[in-house]
Amino acid sequence: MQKRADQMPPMSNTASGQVLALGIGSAGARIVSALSRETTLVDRFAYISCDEADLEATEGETLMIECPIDQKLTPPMVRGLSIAYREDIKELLDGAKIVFIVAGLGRATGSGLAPVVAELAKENGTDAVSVAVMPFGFEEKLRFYSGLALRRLRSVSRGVVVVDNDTLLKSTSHASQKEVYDMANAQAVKALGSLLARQSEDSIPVGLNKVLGTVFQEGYSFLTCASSGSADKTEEALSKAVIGISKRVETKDANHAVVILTGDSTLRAGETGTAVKRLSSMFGSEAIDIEYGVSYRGGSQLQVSVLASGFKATRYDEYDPLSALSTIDDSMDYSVPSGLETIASAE
Ligand SMILES: Nc1nc2c(ncn2[C@@H]2O[C@H](COP(=O)(O)OP(=O)(O)OP(=O)(O)O)[C@@H](O)[C@H]2O)c(=O)[nH]1
Ligand SMILES: [Mg+2]
Repeated sequence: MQKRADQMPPMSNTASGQVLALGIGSAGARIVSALSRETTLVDRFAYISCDEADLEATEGETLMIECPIDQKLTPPMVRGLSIAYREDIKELLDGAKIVFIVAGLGRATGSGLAPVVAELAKENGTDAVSVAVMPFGFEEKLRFYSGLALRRLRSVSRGVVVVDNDTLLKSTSHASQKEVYDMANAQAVKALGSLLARQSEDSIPVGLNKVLGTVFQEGYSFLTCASSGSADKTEEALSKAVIGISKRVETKDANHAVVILTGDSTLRAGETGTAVKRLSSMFGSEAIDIEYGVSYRGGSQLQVSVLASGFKATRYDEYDPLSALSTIDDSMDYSVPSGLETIASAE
C-alpha cells in the first residue's frame, strides 16, 4: 500500500542526476533558468512550455507542448494538450528521485500543466516539490485559476512551496513589467538558491534533507525573503520575512521552519543564533522546529530566506470558491481546443 506523503521519511541521500528542477510556462522557465546559475544542489534542469519563446533562452532539456491551431489557451486546454505528451514528460522525470516543479500560477501553462507533471512524477515514483509562484495583487483576474491550481498541486505533490509575487517586491510603481519580473526573480532565486546549496568553504547550508523535512509536512510551506542594512540587524530582517508570511497565512500554525542568513564574514554565529531563537515568538508558535544555515558569500547587507511549513489554510483558499465543495471531481477538467474534438475522437 502506498504511504501517505507526510508519513514517509525524507530520502537519505542523493546521487548525481537525482535532483531535478523543472520550469513550467513563462515564469517557471525564467526562474529555473536563473536558478541554474545559482544553486549547487540541483543536478539537472529541464523546461516544459506551450510557448517556444520560453524555451529559447534556457539551457537544458526542453519539451514543447504544441497546439495544432493558433488559439489563446486556458488551463483545461493545456491539460488536454498534455495528454499526448505523457510519455515525454515521464521521460524527462526518469532517474529523478526528487523534482522541484516551478511554475507561476493563474495563466494557462503553469496552472494547467504543473499539476499534471506532479501527478506523473507521483506515478513515476519521483517525489514532487511544487514551487508555486502566486500572482501579484494587481492580477485579480488570475486569482481563480491560481487558487484552483494551487489546491490541485497540493493534492498530487509531496510538498508545496508557495512564493507570493507580492512579498518579493517592495515597490513596482515606476517599473516596467519586465523589470518587475526581473526584480521578483532575483529575490525568488536568492531564496531558492540559498536553500538548495551544498556545503562549501564559505557556507553552512541546512542540506536537502532538512529542507525536505520541512516541505514534506501536511499543508503548505511558504518561502519569503527580506534584507536589512547590516549584519547585526538579523532580527529586523527576520521579522520582515515573517510579516510577509503573515499576510497569507496564520503564522502560529507553522510547525517547521528553515532559515538561511546570507551576509559577509561579519555575520557572527552567536548573534545570529540568538536572533533565530526569537523566531518562534515572531511566529507566535512555541512548538516550531527551526533549522538554520549561514552563507558568508553575500555583501554587507544581510539577506534572510525563511521557509516555514504546516499551514493547512491560506488566504488563497478564497481565490477558488469551489474549494468549499468536496464533491467536485476536477480530474474531469480536461478540454481540447475548439474544432479539434472530432480529431481527438477519431484517434
Ligand atoms: N516572479 C515572476 N512571476 C512571473 C514571471 N512571469 C510571469 N509571472 C507570474 O506568473 C503567473 C503566471 O504567468 P506566466 O508564467 O506568464 O503564465 P504561463 O504559465 O506562461 O501561461 P500562458 O503564457 O498563459 O500559457 C502570473 O501571476 C505572472 O505575473 C516571472 O518571470 N517572474
Ligand atoms: Mg506564458
